[in-house]
Amino acid sequence: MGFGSYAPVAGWAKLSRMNNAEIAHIFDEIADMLEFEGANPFRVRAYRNAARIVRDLSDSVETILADPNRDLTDIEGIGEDLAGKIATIASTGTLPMYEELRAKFPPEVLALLRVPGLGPKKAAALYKKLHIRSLDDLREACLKHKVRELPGFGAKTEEAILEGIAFAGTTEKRIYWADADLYVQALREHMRTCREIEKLEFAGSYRRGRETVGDLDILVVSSKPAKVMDCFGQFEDIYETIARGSTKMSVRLRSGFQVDLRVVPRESFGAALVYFTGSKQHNIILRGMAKERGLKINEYGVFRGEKFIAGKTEEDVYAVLDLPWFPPEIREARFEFDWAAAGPLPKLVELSDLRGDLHAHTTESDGKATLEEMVDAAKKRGLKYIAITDHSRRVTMANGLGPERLRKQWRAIDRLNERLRGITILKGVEVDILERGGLDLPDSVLAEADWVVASLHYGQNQSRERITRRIVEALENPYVSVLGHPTGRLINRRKPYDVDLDQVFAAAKRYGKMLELNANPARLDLDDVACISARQHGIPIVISTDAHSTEGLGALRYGILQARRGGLTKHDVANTRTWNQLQKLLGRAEKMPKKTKKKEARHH
Ligand code: DGT
Ligand code: CA
Ligand code: CA
Ligand code: ZN
Repeated sequence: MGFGSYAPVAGWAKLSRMNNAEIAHIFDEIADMLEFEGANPFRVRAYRNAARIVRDLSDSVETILADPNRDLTDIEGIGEDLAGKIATIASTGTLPMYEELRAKFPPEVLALLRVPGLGPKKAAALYKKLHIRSLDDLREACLKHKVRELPGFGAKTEEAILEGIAFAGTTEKRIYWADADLYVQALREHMRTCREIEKLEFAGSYRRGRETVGDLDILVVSSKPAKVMDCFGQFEDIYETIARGSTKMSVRLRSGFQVDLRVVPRESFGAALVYFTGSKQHNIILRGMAKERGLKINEYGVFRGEKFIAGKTEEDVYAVLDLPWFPPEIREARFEFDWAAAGPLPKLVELSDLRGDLHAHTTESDGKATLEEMVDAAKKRGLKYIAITDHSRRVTMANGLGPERLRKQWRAIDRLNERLRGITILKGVEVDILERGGLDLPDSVLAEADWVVASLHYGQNQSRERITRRIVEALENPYVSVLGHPTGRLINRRKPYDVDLDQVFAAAKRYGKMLELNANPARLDLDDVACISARQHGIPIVISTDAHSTEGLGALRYGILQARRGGLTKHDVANTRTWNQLQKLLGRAEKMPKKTKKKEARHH
């Protein structure tokens, strides 16, 4: 799910090594193509999982392979077969089966899969029956009403597809923040070798923590711009230099991703940082405010006539306009100027504020690490509690749990809790919100849980009314704690399902429930805008990883960025509290983890 449509440049693999995101991207594309081909869903899933595992790794595959004391198969979820494939990709840049699939399905064809509402089956039908080979073909076929004549399509689907083509077009060139961050880390490392650099900062959407990043914008202070650009040009991932001037240079990386570098004078660094961090809308408002004061603001500084009056630091620039320094995440011209007008800015939530994780999977369902491994890793990360929330039985694909297996797991958690110090394990479940409405487990089972995540996985194409009703009813259930990934979107891949969030907020408020900000970099659901609304409604947000491996627990930082973009403070985020305090926020207040009944009650 990594790089949108960035196809690796032909022959690029031989130029240099592959980073984790690029390896993951190959697995994702294999999964896409297998899906398109109509392959066995379990096989498709295996490649999706492989992508996720590689993307979640905290070390680069290269580092692991280079270390004689380490082996890829030591990592949970990586067996011999996958380790072999990863090693092949790392050394050759590709896999034979990947090349075969790519010969069959060129990128233009696969673009069809990015159209929301076009699952792989429908996309394949269009490809086979109407010989549609690209988004342009598809648009034309829709306009000529050829699509609605295919069995299983109809006029409504055709309209939805036509709408979706625009969406597919806009998501093409943006990558996940988490993937951009891999480039940022590598570039920081590389630029450290350059002695002429006084200061360096990544600006743009990356600095604002936007969920996807279009390109990277590096700002450097140096009195030797040419030397800095020479050094930048030696970054090993570069495929080509697009442009180079006296203080500005743009390059394209092997993946197609663009990086801009600008060298600025020391006294302009703050002004340049404000300018190139943006957002554009934020800058426009600053410019207006400057004008009202008879000033001019640009990337070099703030000026009265010809006179330079500020520019060295961001604080200086904002102070001239009687504004506080804004954390980059909120520079979107949404609420930051209202905040500033109302007084000191509220302090945004930080990673170190989080005390626990409330959504995690184990090998009992589709996770890659055992209960013990997950808990151990959570403890090492400094978390004070972790809710184990494996899937319920309806999610057969993930080997979901029925009452019996669930109670068995909860008894194991009881035993582990007795033994462990320093962390509390919460007995949880991610209960499926069924297509026909209602939950996948009886209340008598849910009542024994400490923490219940309710999530909607099936029937995502239902009408707004039905989906909203299913969710509102789930929130009404007295044992549900939180709504998981509330809109179901997958960034760049799947649009949110059609749900009336206002009604969801109202229901959460009414029943004392929380809403999740799922921190998986492909989900980030709720998104920033929805977080703003949730905050206005006074609904506690839970930032959870939805981790499927120990490495996946590292996703909290992506959730934090999105939460900050939504203006959330420590107070607004429920899992900044201790488990005891957190329970008091819930509709039902409870004591510490309950004991699971030894005797199996009978259900279904
Ligand atoms: P991206 O790269 O599409 O994810 O988003 P940004 O925000 O990084 O946009 P980018 O790379 O085009 O430009 C970086 C910043 O430079 C942007 O956030 C604000 C500033 N900027 C760019 N173009 C303009 C402009 O026309 N007017 C103003 N005021 N600022 C601009
Ligand atoms: Ca940018
Ligand atoms: Ca740029
Ligand atoms: Zn989950």
